[in-house]
Amino acid sequence: MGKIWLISFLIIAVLASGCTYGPKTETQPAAPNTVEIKGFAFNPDTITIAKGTTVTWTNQDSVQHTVTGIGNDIDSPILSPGQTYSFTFNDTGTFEYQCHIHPTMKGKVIVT
Ligand SMILES: [Cu+2]
Repeated sequence: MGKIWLISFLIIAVLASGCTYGPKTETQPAAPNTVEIKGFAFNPDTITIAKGTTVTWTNQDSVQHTVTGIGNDIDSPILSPGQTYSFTFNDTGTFEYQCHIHPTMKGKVIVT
């Protein structure tokens, strides 16, 4: 009986220390409020955010793109490779946008 208790205690001690041992090395998942422009596409093409969130688009392509709202105020300048554009969504709703240079590139921000 005593031996079982000792083993249980050791197992619990190991599990408990495992929770706090060492620095956290997990890599952060991609922030939910960033959009990559890559391969002539917005990735992800639809994101859902809370009202008041700032979304940042980064042009990771080798050509210029824009982030241009369709019937809303999203309106980036021409983004050269590596440039970013940020827009803060202060109203709820669905906000569609496209690349002004390549109108087949489309994306959507859903603000809740
Ligand atoms: Cu484009």
